[in-house]
Amino acid sequence: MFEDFSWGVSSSAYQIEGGWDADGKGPSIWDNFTHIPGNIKNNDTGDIACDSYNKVEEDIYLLRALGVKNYHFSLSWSRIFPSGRNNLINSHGVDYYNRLIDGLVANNITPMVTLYHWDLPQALQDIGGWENSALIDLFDSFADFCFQTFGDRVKFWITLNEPQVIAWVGYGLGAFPPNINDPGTAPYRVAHILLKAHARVYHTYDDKYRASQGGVITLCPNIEWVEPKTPTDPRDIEAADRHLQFLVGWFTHPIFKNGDYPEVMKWKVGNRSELQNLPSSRLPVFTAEEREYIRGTADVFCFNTYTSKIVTHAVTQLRPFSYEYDQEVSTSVDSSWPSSAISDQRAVAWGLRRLLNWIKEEYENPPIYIIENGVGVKTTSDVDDNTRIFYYKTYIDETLKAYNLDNVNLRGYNAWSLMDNFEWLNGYDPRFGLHQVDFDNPNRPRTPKRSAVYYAEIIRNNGIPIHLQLFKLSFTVIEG
Ligand code: GBH
Repeated sequence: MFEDFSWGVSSSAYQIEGGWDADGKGPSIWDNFTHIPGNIKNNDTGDIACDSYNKVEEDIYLLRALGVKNYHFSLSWSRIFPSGRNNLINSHGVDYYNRLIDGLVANNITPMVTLYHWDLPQALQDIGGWENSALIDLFDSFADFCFQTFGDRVKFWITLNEPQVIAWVGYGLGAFPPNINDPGTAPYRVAHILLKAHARVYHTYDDKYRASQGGVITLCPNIEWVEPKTPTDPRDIEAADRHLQFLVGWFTHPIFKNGDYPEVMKWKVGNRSELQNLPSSRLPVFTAEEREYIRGTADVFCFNTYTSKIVTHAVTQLRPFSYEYDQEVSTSVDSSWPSSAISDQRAVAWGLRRLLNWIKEEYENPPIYIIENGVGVKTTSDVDDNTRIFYYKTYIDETLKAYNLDNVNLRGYNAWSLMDNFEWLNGYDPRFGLHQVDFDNPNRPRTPKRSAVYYAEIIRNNGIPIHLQLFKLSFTVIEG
């Protein structure tokens, strides 16, 4: 039991690499966005970040000390194709990833690689980014190059990190670049293209590489568990299900089910479009051929999760955000959480067990990998990070309950993150790392936190050993 379980840690290119214009790398939308004063807390940027571009050996040393079975990271598209296209290949960028991958393999650490974690080459934003269906081919040619170049050693591929964030935060809320604030339509158009791009890349892997390389490929949605506010009210239960369908099913229903969007999305968006006197639904329609092309384009189920929320049914007016959902969402289930720096990411560990069971039921027992899970703590010197230890203890405990008691087909768990890094709009303020990084020191030294020692112990024991279960907590917890 549990022998092949893959314990690991995760990171992403823009958040750790730095070297933003080193050795011929092209600019990405996050390079340009962070360079404009006022966009990021404290005007922080990822220009240097953890300097991982220059610290392959140091990073591998940390991974070895943790004893991880896998390391999940992402590739910077514009480090490999500076202008986003395959007519110019930056060999220095390719060298960097080869050194990293070779180092991992040499140390028996399985590389798990995401092709796109939000850092689109600026040159491709200049032609409309993910609103332009030319991106389907362009993403495919980048992926094709990566399979060809790294696929002899990389056997686990993720196309898109959190497609809902790309579509919604980038094109609906407009909080992330390209900062388009068009909640009613742009996210649906973008998601439509993202799904086709994902499917195209899957088929390329299938047609050209799977036979010789033998890996798996999927995508990685962000999921928060939602609990109905009044569990005895069927309208709240429906609202909670709607939330998961709009958040997750948007991408996974087409891929894991029937090639098409969830019924409730088609119904809600279609209805509202009609009320707006629009000639057709704002939710685009797939042709029968496209549905067939998209259906089944994932070998395993991956997801990221940080928190759980409460949902109640509501008859909504046209509110700016999530207005199709017909519901109110409140940020937290459990107000006992002491100090998560990100106010809408409170820890609710039991939500993860329910979420795992929901995935099992909804998608018929797929093999599941948790790719990101962790907590941001607002402090600069938190080597003694009891809060994070508590988070991992409770979340991993619930993960193991789902595995052992509920027979969820779980294959791996990855902590976010290997080390403190650039936390998007929040700059270097909230820290998610198992290792502390000193961002004031040009050498960016890494120091293991207590949570790193704790997690290493869990990995070594393939679960939470008895002596760690007795870990003394310094604050009281109200169990849900
Ligand atoms: C993950 O997303 C990311 O994949 C990872 O890069 C990041 O470091 C990690 O979270 C920790 O935060 O306030 O309107 O701008 C988790 C899902 C989606 C939650 C975006 C925060 C911000 C919405 N995240 N969301 S907004």
